[in-house]
Amino acid sequence: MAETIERNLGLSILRATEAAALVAGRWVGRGDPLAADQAAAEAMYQVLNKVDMDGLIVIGEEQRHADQILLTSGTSIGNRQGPPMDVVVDAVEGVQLLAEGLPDAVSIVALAPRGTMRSLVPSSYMLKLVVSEEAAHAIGPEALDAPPAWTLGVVARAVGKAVPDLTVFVLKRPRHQDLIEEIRMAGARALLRPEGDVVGALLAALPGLSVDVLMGIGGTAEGIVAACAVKAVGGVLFGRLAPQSEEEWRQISDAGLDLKQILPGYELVASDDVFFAATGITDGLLLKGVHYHAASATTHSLILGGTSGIRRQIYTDHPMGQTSSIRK
Ligand code: VTB
Repeated sequence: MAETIERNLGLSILRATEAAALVAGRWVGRGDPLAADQAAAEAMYQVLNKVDMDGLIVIGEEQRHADQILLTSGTSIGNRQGPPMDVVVDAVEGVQLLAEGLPDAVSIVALAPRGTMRSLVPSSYMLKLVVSEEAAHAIGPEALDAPPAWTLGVVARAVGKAVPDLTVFVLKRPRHQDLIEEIRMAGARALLRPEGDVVGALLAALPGLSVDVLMGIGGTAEGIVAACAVKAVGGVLFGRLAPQSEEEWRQISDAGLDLKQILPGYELVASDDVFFAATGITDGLLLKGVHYHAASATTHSLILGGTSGIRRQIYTDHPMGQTSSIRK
């Protein structure tokens, strides 16, 4: 039974990320992130609502994106004819990347059994540190507050590389100016990206890719999604709420959330029975984007199952009949 549920849910959420990516792909490079996001969210919503589950979106992005009206925190999703699940989605992770045709815009859904994902509403921002399974044994929660040079030294020893050979994914934000400086002073290489720290977390957690560590502050919803993905591939994520305004700080305190607590992956998602699917929208380090051909469109996706540990990469050819209906 568990096997049946796993197989069906993994493929069902893949259909949702593919549907969102196929729609979003039409908006690549067109400079309209909002329209792209809304169109992709609508497509994802339609497909997710047919999935055999009794889903609940535990945290959306409406705190930071007031225009988000679908797929917000507390939304019920699925046809209610399946297991109760917690759900986090990002119809377009990296809307600006998409709008400018930059690498690694992706569409994402993650699931875990109901009650196992921390909602963390109304938090918007979280400090994150991610490393792969190879370095997991060497890195504890204290690394979140340690000088980057120390953490990078530990990671380098654990993975058998020199610090200058390490690449650290960091969002290019003014709030990371000191962090970037410290990474460079330590001798490591900073991969600065304008968006997309869920992909950054996966690149860091998966062995053998071009990123070794993710550091810095990104979205809280993205932190929960990343925790599912990182857990499924055996990596380690540590997080802590990191409010970026007085107002966010006050809302979090009023909600009784702990601002000091370090949240390891199992505090963010208290189950190994997670499912994660991502489909590329633009070509990137993690996935190929959507490509349109004369009679079809192709997508490239990743599906992860936390219990099985299976990582599937799926290339799908969608006949044009399916994609033409989503042309503008
Ligand atoms: C990051 C980034 C996301 O939000 O989580 C970022 O990875 C954090 O918010 O792609 P700011 O942009 O306000 O720094 C996203 O950009 C998604 O909105």
